[in-house]
Amino acid sequence: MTPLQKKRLSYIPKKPTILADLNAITFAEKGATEAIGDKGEIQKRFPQTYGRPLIKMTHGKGGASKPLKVGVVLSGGQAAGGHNVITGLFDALKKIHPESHLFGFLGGPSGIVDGKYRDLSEDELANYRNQGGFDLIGSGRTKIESEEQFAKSLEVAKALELNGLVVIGGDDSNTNAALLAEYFIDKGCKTRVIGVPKTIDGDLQNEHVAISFGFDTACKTYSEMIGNIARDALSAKKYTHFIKLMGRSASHIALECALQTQPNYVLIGEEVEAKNQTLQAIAQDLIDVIERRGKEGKNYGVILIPEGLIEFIPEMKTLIQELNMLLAQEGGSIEGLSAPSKKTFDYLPKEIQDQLLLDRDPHGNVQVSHIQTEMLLSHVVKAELKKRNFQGKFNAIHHFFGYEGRSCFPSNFDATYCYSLGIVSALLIREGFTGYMSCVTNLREPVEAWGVIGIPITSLMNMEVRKGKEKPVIQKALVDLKGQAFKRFARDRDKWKLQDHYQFPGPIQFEGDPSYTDQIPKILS
Ligand code: FBP
Repeated sequence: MTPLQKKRLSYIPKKPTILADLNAITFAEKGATEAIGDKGEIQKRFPQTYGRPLIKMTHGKGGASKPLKVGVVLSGGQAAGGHNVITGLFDALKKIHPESHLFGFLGGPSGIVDGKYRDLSEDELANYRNQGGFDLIGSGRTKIESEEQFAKSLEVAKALELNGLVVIGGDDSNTNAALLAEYFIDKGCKTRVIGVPKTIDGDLQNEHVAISFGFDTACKTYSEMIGNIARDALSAKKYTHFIKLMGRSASHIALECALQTQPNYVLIGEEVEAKNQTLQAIAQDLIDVIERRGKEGKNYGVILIPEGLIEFIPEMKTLIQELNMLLAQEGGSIEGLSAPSKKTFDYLPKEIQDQLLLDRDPHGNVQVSHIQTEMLLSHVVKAELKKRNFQGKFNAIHHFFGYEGRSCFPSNFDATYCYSLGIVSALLIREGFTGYMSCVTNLREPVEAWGVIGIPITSLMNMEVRKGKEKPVIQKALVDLKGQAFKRFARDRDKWKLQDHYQFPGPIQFEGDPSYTDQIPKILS
């Protein structure tokens, strides 16, 4: 282990005051809930768990202190802090009763279906406290959807006599948690299923979940790198850096990194959609900035591009939707494309065409992280600059910051937030709740003042088309163009275009002044 790894093992995350004594905690009901959309259909699909109340943790006498058997699974992409959810869960279960067991399902949801697990011990967990990655038990993207998969999961839950199952995942994985909860009740199985909001993308947020875990660490890591690139650009003055940032559909990561680093140009997918901007229109606006900078002798710059941008460009969105439908069909091909989509497809460089046809993820989504939007944009910009007889210099360098930010040491914020989420999950199971998402509130306040609630997962759902079929899903939260964070960005961004207002956040700090160790995401502040 490196010295920093060892040092982080001994970091003790603070706890909200409400979690100080686990025996003196209960949940109060806050009124029945309903789905955010397609209420009738969601109720029909979740007859047992639909409409359950929002619950708030309060002081009171908690459930009996008997041993609990709980399974935990990491689902989907890595996000810093996952190991701390597991250690928080483990510590809370052992506090509830020393003979409690935590089983880690291996390799993601397929571990539940196939009954592949490990009984986790304190000795094993001791090496993973406050560490990045998901390597303790691994993760995966299997979606539990067939009757056979549900039945096998049930058998495993019964064989292990699980009191609870904690699904640590994004919107699709939490939808899966709700489906399992419903199925288990239906089959008379006592296993309660709890979801935990994970994803660097930040698109699993709502009026209660301020942000999913992993977002803070990922954005701080990317912002460090963007700041470094900006300083390099400012020093060498010869490259225009096109930086694509991970984050799937929503542009939360791009917005947060923009606020942290103040680059010259930032695209926000949701704004592109609202303005109905075509690829050409986006390129023209960007070229204006490059030209004006060129006239001032600034033949360099830093441009941020959210990985989901491509899905917000109207003609590309239609093309992707058509491709998703066509490729979901048996032996599907691009032959069925409409005439306008065929035209869009033909206009794209061959590499981008190939990337659009790549395999879908198990949820039927196009894998936007595999599409080189940064190349596509610089390609179009270069061609247009030529047409405009641009006199300056344009040398594009491409970057994709994604995987670099998912498995690093969690920031103090993520380490602390995740540890609390783990404890809350244990308590929800002890108190008998199922189909709920663990939620820690008041994240803008000092940790001591954080609150705890449980959200019925069905209340976050609506119906959407996936793999060509109507499915109940948690609605993805996109950047709110009327929200404070976007407004701050929109107010300042013109200044950043010509003058250089780069900020250099530097690497994540774990010790020292709280002004740089404990900063929360700017989109929250
Ligand atoms: P989750 O939604 O599962 O948290 O994954 C997020 C993410 O990192 C996206 O930002 C990215 O598009 C995708 O995973 C990449 O997937 P993979 O890890 O399968 O390449």
